[in-house]
Amino acid sequence: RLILTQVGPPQHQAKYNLCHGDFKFSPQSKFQKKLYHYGTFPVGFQWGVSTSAYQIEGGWNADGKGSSTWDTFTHKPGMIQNNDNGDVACDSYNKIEEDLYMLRALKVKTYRFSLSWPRIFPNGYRASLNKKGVDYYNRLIDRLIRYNITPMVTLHHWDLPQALQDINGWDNITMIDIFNDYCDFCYETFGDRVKFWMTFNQPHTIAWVGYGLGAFPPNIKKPADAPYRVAHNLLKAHASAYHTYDDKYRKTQHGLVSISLNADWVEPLDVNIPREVDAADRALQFQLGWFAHPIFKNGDYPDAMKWQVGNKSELQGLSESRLPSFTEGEKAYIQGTADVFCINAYTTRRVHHVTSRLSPKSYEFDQDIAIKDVEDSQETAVKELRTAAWGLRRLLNWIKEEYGNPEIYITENGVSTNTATTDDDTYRIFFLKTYIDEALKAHNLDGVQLKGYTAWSLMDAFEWLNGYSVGFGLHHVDFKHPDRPRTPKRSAHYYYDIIRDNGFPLPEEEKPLYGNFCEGFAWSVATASYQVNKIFIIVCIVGIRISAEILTFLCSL
Ligand code: GBH
Repeated sequence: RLILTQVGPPQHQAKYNLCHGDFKFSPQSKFQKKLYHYGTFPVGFQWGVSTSAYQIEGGWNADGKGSSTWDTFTHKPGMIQNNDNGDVACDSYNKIEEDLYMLRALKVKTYRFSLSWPRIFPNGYRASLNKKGVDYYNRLIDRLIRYNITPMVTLHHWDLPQALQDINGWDNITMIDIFNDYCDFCYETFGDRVKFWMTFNQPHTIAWVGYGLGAFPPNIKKPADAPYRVAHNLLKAHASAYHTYDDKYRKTQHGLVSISLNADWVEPLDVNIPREVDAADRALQFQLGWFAHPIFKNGDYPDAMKWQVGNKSELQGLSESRLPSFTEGEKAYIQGTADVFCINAYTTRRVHHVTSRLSPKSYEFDQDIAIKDVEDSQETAVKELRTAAWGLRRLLNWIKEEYGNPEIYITENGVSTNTATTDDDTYRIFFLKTYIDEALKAHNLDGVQLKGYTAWSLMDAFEWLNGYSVGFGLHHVDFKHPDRPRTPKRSAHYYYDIIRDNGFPLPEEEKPLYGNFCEGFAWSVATASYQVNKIFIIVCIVGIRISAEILTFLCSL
């Protein structure tokens, strides 16, 4: 009973109910979900757009850049739709001015992009420093500053130097120091101008899709334990990069450091059954809590994870839990290592409780949940990313309740359309209008401290396994044309309006109107003889007689 005694069963916490189902949003939540909320964000709200290095830069081997795991992966035939790859992508490596033109036209306040680690350190280590790669980011950052656009920089968005994968990538604990040294270099080199850092984009995706499902590089399918080990290393790597900023740079550079976590909102099968609410909560703990609980709460994994994985491991006859544990020192080191909460949100699903099989061992089955589509959501060009705007408000509320009302930035939120859709993307307009409105409700009605919204994405780009078949862009990119021309879609114009208005102020024609008509305005009543019945005529005659008498009386005075 080694493992089970490590932790008691997670307590059902009533506060969770607040955000799930109809509790918080009652009594007419189904109706409220549909209500449109007019209002604006406070002055200074950080509107932006987002991209990532591998998805837009191209120049995959230009000027001494090293290979990344994504270069290796996409160069193998049969891996990506149409055998697309990021060799040229949007050619942003050669198109800083074109990208800037779009950013300036949108009038965004922030631009979130990522640094390609192998462009800076081709083999992952400082000794391999590639000056031309550094020059590229210096040029980009300088141009942004010049136009008053705040750079929000992700240090690592999945394109790991291949040389580091060759030593086992994130499954090797020496990566903690190697990553820290890379971050140290970036703070030192760009930190005079970059004041907003995110260490990782979606560590959940790295750990689970990379090392569990094996769908993304390094394509390792070890769902039983590799994701847990990798996440453990990623958390330590994040914490050490945070402390390096604290120790060496914060005092002079005055920036902030965080990490972009992804979460799909889940709605329980039935909000009246506690077991189902628990199952939904567990799903959130396994996805978001896996990283957010250690960083934003107590330096340790959520109880639900410790209990589930410990329990299953024991039943599977293992002598210790497949979920590694932190020492007290490590917990203290990880706790509190983010200055703000950065969240990437796309979709909403429905979850229900199941008792999963014990074999094969997997992070997936450890959760005892089944996931399906939620009604009241819409299909998109990417099947697993259905849209349901109302889920965003609930997710933001859950984060507020669970992590003690942190300052939140939405660092990714967007929708795909088929790339055959060039400019007429009404669906994306609907998406922005409804999702941002739910974010506004969370801010204005629920007291969520939302500080910024970053739309994914500035332009169509290499969409990982989907290649160039779908696009999330506010701008269309013609990937068949050697110049990769960029064209604003209608949604770019619409997003510009939202930024200009700082949200959705009540339109003039909807505002209540008080005032007077002009002098001499002709007030009257109308009747038609046919519609005037007898009683009405009698009333009128009596009325006229009375008024006539009053009039006569008044005149006689
Ligand atoms: C974002 O992740 C990424 O951060 C961004 O780079 C990307 O462009 C955007 O999605 C749109 O795709 O098919 O089983 O391998 C959002 C969360 C996690 C959703 C990984 C897709 C792939 C699962 N994503 N997931 S699988």
